[in-house]
Amino acid sequence: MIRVVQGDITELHVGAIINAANTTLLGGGGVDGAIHRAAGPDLLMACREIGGCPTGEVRITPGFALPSKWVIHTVGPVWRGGDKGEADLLESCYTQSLETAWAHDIHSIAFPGISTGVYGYPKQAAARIALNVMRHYDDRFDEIIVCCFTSDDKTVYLALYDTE
Ligand code: AR6
Repeated sequence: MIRVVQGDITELHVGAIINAANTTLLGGGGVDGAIHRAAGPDLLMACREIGGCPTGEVRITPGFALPSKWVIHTVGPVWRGGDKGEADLLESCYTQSLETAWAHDIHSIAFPGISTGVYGYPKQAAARIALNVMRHYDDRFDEIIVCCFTSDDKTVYLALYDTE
């Protein structure tokens, strides 16, 4: 089941939350900063050991102090106009996150809008990619949550969800 909710992803009791990270995996602003704050310093140590992650790929760590058991860190593309492979890279973030969750026997998972903050990916185009991938994996999970931070983001997702 795909569910669109509005809220703070760090508060969700799910098997895994997805972190929209950067290639260093050493934290940052936005959802990445919020996840590191809520998980505590053990998360930074675990990420340091991993040593980085290329764009479009994922790495998994425990959730430490978070209510979610796991964090799947993925690095979305920076939006550079749309002709630099951004769509394929963003799709890969969603696909690899879900494949990794499946491989770890995780049954519920929550996503933020990867790349749609600081990285500037247009929200509607990003949401369309996200929902297409999620639909493909829907029957493998109890719940796939789209966690929108703002009500505007939720409106974008719900409009697509109802019409496509
Ligand atoms: N819960 C859910 N969604 C959130 C939360 C939260 N607590 N906080 C922000 N969002 P961004 P990006 C939403 O900028 O564009 C970091 O510095 C936010 O409204 O966090 O992939 C990293 O270290 C937006 O819709 O990620 C990278 O350097 C979405 O999360 C860079 O930003 C993603 O916004 C990654 O940029």
